[in-house]
Amino acid sequence: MKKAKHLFPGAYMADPSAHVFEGKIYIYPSHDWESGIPENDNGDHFNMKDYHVFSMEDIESGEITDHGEVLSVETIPWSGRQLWDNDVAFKNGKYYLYFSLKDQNDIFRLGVAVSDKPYGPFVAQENPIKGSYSIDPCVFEENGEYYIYFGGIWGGQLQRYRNNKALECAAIPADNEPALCAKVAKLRGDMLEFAEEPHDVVILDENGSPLTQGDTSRRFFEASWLHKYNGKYYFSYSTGDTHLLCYAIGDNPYGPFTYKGVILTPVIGWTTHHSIVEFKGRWYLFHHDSAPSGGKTWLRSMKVVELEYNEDGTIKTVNS
Ligand code: FUB
Repeated sequence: MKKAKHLFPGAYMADPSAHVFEGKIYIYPSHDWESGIPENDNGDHFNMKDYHVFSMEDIESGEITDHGEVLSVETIPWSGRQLWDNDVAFKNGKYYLYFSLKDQNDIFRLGVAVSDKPYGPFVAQENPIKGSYSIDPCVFEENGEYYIYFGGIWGGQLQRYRNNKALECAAIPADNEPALCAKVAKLRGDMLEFAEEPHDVVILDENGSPLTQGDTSRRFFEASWLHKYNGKYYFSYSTGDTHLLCYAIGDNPYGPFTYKGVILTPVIGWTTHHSIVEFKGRWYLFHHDSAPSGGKTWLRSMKVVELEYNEDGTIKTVNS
């Protein structure tokens, strides 16, 4: 399979986080729907209210099982609105679903919900993760340590914070200043809180300087993902308003990471968001576009395509 194909285009699902659990692919997407809220730069039109889980026994056939609704804003004790991207990690017989949601003050926080099964249902904790902010959590595990990556600018509210503290006024750095970074923190042993203050995920250019905020075709916007290939750590992300999925390579989960290139060219729609997973000896890029909805940016559909590497470990760009 070298051409991306849609998965379940009959329902609108975006931001697919794929993992291998119990020998199958499980996919944890956002659930888009037609809420009638007008489109704006703040992302108010992404007014999602629940999650479904999907599984696949094999990817080539495209057959996919919908396990139904597994978590809803109505059952999250601290919920306000807008259930955005999520990801799931497994530890000691339990599955932990990390999600982005606005609280009752319209501030994005990260939450955790727990299940005994990869296909839920998931039960949310009483409160968001302490010290969490912004959006788009993804979790990477190595040697029993779990690292959570997160952050997103504009509607994702990352520009409201510096050094993990809320600012009085949101501030995007000047074009020639270092770009705002995604964040990474180890999770506590019980998986329910950060074990440390989040660190910046610094992305360097080819000369070893941090990417600048004005470098919009390379700097971080949202949609963090971390995977490991041949001993190296690949941090991938969306450039948002320039609509690219890019990646940078580092020597450990904290980085710094050096920018390497584009994974996916712009898709139909505004957002681009993905996950990368190895399954049965092949690598896959799960992502989304708005083709089945005729380009409506808030109604996106999942896709998958095989991902290929060059001999030197760089990724071959997928043309959408
Ligand atoms: O699905 C809502 C938001 O759109 C996600 O959190 C972002 O990454 C973008 O895909």
